[in-house]
Amino acid sequence: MTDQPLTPAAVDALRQQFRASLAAATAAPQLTALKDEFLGRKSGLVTALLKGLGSLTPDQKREMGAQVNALKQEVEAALTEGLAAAQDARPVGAVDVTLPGRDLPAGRIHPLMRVRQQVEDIFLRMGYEILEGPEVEDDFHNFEALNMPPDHPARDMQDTLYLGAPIVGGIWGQHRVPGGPDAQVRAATLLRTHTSAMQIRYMKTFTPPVRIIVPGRVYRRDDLDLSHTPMFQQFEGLVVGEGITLTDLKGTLEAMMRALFGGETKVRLRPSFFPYTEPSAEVDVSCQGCGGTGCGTCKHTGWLEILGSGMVHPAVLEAVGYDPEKVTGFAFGLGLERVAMLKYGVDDIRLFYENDLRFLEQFPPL
Ligand code: 2NL
Repeated sequence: MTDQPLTPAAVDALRQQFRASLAAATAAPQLTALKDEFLGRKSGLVTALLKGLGSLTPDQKREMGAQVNALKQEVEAALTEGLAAAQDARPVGAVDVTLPGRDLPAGRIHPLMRVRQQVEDIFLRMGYEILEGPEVEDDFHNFEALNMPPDHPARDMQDTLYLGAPIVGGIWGQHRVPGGPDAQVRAATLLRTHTSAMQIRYMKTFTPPVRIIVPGRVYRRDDLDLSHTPMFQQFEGLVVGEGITLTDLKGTLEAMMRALFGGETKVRLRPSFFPYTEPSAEVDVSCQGCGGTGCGTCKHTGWLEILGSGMVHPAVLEAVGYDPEKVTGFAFGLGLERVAMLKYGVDDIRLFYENDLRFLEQFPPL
């Protein structure tokens, strides 16, 4: 076509050729192919005619340009109409298997569950059992068995979310249960403030040796800020048996932190206090940001506080019917949010609970 002189006859021949091809084309794919054949940007037949206009005299150009454009418009209109008709003729519900597939958005595991699975895997490999427990607890399992008697400050309504029965001395004082003030306290139901409550249930049911991990939601009366939410996820561990020592605690914590943060991670214990452990220790890991040399993240100390721990208090062992002369144990508790914040460099705990896809999509799919 391109080699023929650009004459009215050549335009007419191409028109006839197009009309014949159009008459033979019925389905959308054939029409699309025609569009390519006649109007394609690089080697379309009509396109070639348009390109040929360049070598004509101005008079010829005016004359032939009008003719070629008329043909172009006819081809365009006929193909647009034909494609629309082919679309309408498609049976309802028919699938055009030539269309590309639609991308489905990939789901991903929540960063807190990712950390929880990692910690669970570490302890499963070390032979621990993993169990959960009720989020609504009673006073005995959440407080009393953990060496926090009825007047202990941790039971303050400032800190604990109570659901049911009244608290001695509170504004609910007129609600009384038989058996005096202590009985009244013990009748309370509450949202557990730590998963230790379930560990008490386990020890009441089974004899040593004990090797358990209890992950789950816990509740505190806290206002929201960068590092507090009224519900967060705790992860507690408990080991009880003959001859368990503080060295076992430190080795276990070291293994956990190295599995979580990498083999170079160092661990140190600082003296602390919890009612249910004696001695008690706060545990630091070498800073993730600087590796221990000092930076903004660790306030130039080289260390980050990660969890609380200690040797199980003899009063706790007695409360569940164990003999503190025969067995000893260690326990620890950490917040999953805190671990995830350090691991992934998140500076606001509330992000974990806002379900903002812009945050969640930054974590790898499964
Ligand atoms: C923290 C500190 C801790 C425990 C939890 C525990 C449990 C039993 C007996 C003794 Cl049954 N102790 N748990 C011990 C020390 C610390 O948690 O700051 N958690 C977020």
